[in-house]
Amino acid sequence: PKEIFLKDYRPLDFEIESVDLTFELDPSETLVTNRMKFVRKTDQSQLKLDGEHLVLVSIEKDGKILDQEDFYLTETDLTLNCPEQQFELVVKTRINPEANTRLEGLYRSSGNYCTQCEAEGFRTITYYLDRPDCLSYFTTKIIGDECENKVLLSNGNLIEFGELEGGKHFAVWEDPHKKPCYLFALVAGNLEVVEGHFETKDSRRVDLRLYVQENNLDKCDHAMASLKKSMKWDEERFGLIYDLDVYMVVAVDDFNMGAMENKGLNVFNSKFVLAKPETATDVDFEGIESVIAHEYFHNWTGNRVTCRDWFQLTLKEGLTIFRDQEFTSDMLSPAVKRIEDVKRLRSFQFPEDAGPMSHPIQPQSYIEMNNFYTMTVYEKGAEVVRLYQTLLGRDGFRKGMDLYFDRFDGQAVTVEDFRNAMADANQRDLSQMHHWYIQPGTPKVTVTKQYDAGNKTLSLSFKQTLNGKQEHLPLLIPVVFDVLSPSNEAALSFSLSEVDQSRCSRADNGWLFELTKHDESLVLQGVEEEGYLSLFRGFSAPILLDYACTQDELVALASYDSDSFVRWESIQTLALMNLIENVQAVEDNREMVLSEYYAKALESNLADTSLDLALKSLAITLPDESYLQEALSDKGMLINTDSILAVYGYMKQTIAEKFESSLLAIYQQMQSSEAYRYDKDAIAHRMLKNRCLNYLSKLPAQQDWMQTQFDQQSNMTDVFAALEAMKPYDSVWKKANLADFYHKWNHDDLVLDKWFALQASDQSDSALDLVKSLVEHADFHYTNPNRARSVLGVFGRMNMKGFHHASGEGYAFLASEVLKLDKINPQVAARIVSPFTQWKRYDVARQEKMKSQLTKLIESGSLSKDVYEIVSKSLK
Ligand code: BAL
Ligand code: ZN
Repeated sequence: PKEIFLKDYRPLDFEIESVDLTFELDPSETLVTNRMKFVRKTDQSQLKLDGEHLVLVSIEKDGKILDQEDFYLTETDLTLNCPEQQFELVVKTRINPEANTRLEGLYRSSGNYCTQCEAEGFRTITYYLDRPDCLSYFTTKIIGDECENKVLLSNGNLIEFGELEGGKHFAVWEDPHKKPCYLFALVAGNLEVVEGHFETKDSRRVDLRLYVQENNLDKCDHAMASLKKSMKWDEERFGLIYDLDVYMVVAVDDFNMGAMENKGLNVFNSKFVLAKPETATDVDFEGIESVIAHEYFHNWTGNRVTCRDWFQLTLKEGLTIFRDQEFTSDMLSPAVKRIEDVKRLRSFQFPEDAGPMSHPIQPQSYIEMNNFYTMTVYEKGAEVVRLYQTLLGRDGFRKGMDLYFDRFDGQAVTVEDFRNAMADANQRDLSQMHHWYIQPGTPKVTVTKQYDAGNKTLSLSFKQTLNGKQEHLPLLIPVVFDVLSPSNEAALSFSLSEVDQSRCSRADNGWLFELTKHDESLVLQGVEEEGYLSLFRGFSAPILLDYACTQDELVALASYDSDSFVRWESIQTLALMNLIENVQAVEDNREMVLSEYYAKALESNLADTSLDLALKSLAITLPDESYLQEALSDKGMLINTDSILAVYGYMKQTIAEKFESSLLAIYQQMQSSEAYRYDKDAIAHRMLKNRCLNYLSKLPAQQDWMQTQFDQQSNMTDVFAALEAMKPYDSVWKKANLADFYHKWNHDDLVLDKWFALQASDQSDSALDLVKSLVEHADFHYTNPNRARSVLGVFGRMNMKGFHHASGEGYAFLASEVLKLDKINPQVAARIVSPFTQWKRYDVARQEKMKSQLTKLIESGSLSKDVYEIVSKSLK
């Protein structure tokens, strides 16, 4: 397959002024008529249109039907000579939505038609210049059978509709905003609508419509409320107002991504729309609120200002993730949101950046663009956007955003354009920020301190490395820090020389030092005692911190640092040190221990009655397994998953035993008989309660709580937490509960996905057999991405016991499933294969077994380019 490079970008030779589409819908033979008005912009007269999986019916230029010899057709494009300055092409294609299991372009889901065009799905609908810098005005006529397609939707405003002969009807939609074709959408079918409205800051009424299947009408309240909150928030925080009279969201069951921001007509994976307390957990509710917000925010960051090419994807995705993070932070708890985002980044993005698919947030090349909708482009991209806000302050960031929209509204631009807007609006030189965009890998910052009691100076030295070396272009790293007194918990005062004042200034949550070189130091003067360093407050940069902190210092920070992130981070560091010690103990055949320092930090957090409940829950949670794996790899240790499982088993058990009475007391205090509410306090109560339940479930004397909580059936958060706690047990009662759950919910696909996922992540001794039985289950369908992900995705990512089974059977199973899935839906298969990319991290025996499955995949000779790219890069 061909690799595409950023350096090869060339502006368009032709522009398309307007696109007039007509769809004559038919499940297996939809006819698409595409009338395009072209203007030639350069001397180049050869026009090459993208098109795949199409049957070309006819092409007409300026009213004349073209013959075979007038154009050149391949499997991926159609080329014709167009010396005219302006001309009109009418291209007719036939497509088969029903047979489209790739779920790109136009396809059917639960009997309805829907589209997914990002990144390159439009070319499977019609021949077109399928690239994001080709902006055009779209008008779309949809003709369909009236009984089967009550609703006919596309982007923009409905300008005409009516009856036709033969039981058909039609609708015409006109989008007044120029857009790239990746934002095109069409939906048709028998859907019901939930309506609401929003009054904009400039007093316009916007109709809000959620389209769902009839049986889901009772699950839309939360999504509607989330949409209204998002619209209001964007007006208040960024002054951004919605620009059409109608905003539509359609929930579909079969969807490759979470959702899609098509102009005025978002298409959503139903997982991110439908919820009621009986069916959805707090995590689901939060996911809906943030994805609804994310897609809405794209209307400005993505749609009004879009990307010049797909290498700029982080321009819209990093920025929009940052915006949705800020929104959730304002809706719920800023401290909790920040910690959860950092956990996600470390557990998923850091390993990606340390593996064979590592790429900068602005990738320099790709084989299949769909493989670059990654944690790096999205989440690290958002961290890089956050750096601007940390450096410029909220007001400075807002000024930059305002200038960005003033300059680029209606255009397709680059990450440099965004940076220049930030720089110019704040009269700052931010050119060094470019280095974050073009270099892969997670930077490491090593900090050392030296206190001179005689001179009362505290010298801090900073060293940045990337991928273990100092050969990189140095990054601009904002270090937010403070120095705390060991004696009274307060921040110590100090002064700075005049030179240092230009590099270090007061910030909202401490001091902001701008590290710009490979090695740099800072001298704090007039420091009365050797303080404790509170570093990278709020996780002020996406780096790995290397700071030889004493365990006493960590216990102190874990108990009272006023920065919630550093407080949590300190206890995590103590836990991580303890976990690593125990991994070494298992491998050396020594006894494992619960470190006294970690125990002390746990104790003070458990006892702290003033601590936010959600933060308390996060404080007493062990670091994720993937974070431990990351830390072991960073130390150059190979991973033996059996040791990791033994260590987590021991740690959870020991913590539960040592803190049984506090855990039980908290668990009981957190009980509530109130009806489910989705708000910060109620979520925090459930979160802490269920964390305690998880520990208590390890103790024979406390195991009944799981069953009691399951039997109460209060809400899905609590029911699912009880089932999660039962996961390690190979018991009759666990099976009976799972069977009950299945019988109660097998009519609800989203709940059934949970049932599948729970078993795919089973940690009992029968984990491997269980997952094999799941793909044989009558409710398992390879064609449904949510179902495939909830079994195969969960198994590869979250089932250490089954996937990494020493026999290698878990690897063989997943690889053979990837091959099956790849024939059906390459995009989803490429996600499912990704756990194999980490093969070099494991012990030699596992490495060989994982590698041999990757080799078998390549040797199959029939991989899609999606899976091929990931497997071939992994084997390099
Ligand atoms: N643009 C693809 C889906 C999303 O990031 O919103
Ligand atoms: Zn997005």
